[in-house]
Amino acid sequence: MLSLQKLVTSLLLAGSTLSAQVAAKDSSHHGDKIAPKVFIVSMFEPEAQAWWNIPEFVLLSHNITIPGLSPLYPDVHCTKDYEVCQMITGESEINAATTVTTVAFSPLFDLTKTYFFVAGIAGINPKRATTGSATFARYAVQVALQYEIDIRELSAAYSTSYIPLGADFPDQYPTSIYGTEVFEVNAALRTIAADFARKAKLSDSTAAKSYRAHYANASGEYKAATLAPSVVECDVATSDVYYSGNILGTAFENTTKLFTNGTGDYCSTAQEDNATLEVLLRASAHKLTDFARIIVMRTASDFDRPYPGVSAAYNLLFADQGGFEPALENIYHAGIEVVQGILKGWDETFAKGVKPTNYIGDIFGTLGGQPDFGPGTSQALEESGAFKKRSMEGRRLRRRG
Ligand SMILES: *[C@@H]1O[C@H](CO)[C@@H](O)[C@H](O)[C@H]1NC(C)=O
Ligand SMILES: *[C@@H]1O[C@H](CO)[C@@H](O)[C@H](O)[C@H]1NC(C)=O
Ligand SMILES: *[C@@H]1O[C@H](CO)[C@@H](O)[C@H](O)[C@H]1NC(C)=O
Ligand SMILES: *[C@@H]1O[C@H](CO)[C@@H](O)[C@H](O)[C@H]1NC(C)=O
Ligand SMILES: *[C@H]1O[C@H](CO)[C@@H](O)[C@H](O)[C@H]1NC(C)=O
Repeated sequence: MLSLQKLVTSLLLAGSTLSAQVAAKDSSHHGDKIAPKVFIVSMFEPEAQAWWNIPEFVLLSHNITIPGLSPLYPDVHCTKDYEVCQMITGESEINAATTVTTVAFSPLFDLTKTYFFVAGIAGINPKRATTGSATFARYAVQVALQYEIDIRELSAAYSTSYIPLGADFPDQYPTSIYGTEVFEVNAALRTIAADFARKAKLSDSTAAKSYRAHYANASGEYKAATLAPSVVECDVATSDVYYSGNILGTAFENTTKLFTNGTGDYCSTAQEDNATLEVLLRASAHKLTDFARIIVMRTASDFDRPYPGVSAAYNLLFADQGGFEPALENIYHAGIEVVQGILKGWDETFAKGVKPTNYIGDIFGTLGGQPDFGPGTSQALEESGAFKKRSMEGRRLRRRG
């Protein structure tokens, strides 16, 4: 087999781009670049392994070392024909941003038609779904991008320790804008992907079944938690802090609603997606990737808050929720339907793309259009501090970094 890894290493040393040696004539090469149809984004080894040793394709056919990838996961993996590739970012926002940047701006790839498929596990809001479910997001919200004061130092006027940047109280829209608070992806593509995933038979476990049964106890509010795993369209929160419990769960539900002007529907919580999306936004702004070709799927491994009668600490630290294994298995069961759906429908639908009917992008309108959340493009830019000359009157500047 052609050793692409060796070739790439020598090309990098020579400061050259990928040569005609790997430039086969198939559709997964454009010119001399690798042009995968689907790029799977995994965050850590168990999520990555869900795609290995499967009958549909062999992702470990090519291991391509690229400087800038995680020291734990130094290779991008691709199938023999380069139609499907996988990167493993490492966990949390910094790792996700750095790895995706390395790939998105690498001269080895042509990613202009590539579908980025974020496929990881996540915490789940028992109001919206249960463990083992596969969720597909439209909004990704960086919920902890806020001030935080320990609740013990706050008065009774505060329901949570998080306060939006530039605001005085938790329920006020932030007035200091960083630009990564909210990302919105292609809702039409999300629906297609979720419909593909609905063909899957999802895994479950005995432990997950008995744990979720406890949620039946609560006034019907957690009915979704008690049902069998399913495919749900609802949004993902990103936070480096692995938060848990009723108060933070509710606080970040509120933050999601606030940041998305009421449209966002918080159901899953993970540590990377906004970072990944920020990179793809920057790459898309330079036409290196297409922001309309992103799917964010999170399968639910654990509840983000306890059932009534037990503590938050018990739910997070001590209970056997039983969702980890089925969540990993369902990355494959739900995810393979999405990947196969895109490959099979390539010529008819996916090569030309699925036109978004919703706004896609960030709070600044970087990719064009008017965001359906946030204060509007010019106000957001002003509140970002991007303009040197601006009136600071009536506006306190509290900012670090
Ligand atoms: C790629 O790396 C994996 C281990 O991460 C290994 O199992 C596989 O054999 C490698 N593939 C090639 C073509 O060397
Ligand atoms: C979330 O918002 C509701 C409605 O405004 C409010 O009653 C509740 O205290 C908030 N929860 C937290 C934890 O901030
Ligand atoms: C139901 O809730 C009550 C009060 O919140 C609690 O004492 C009880 O243990 C719960 N039962 C189950 C089966 O979780
Ligand atoms: C979102 O809500 C904020 C705060 O209420 C408001 O200033 C802004 O105009 C709203 N944006 C949109 C697009 O509705
Ligand atoms: C992540 O992006 C989503 C939209 O894609 C947005 O709703 C969410 O606020 C962002 N969260 C973080 C922590 O960046």
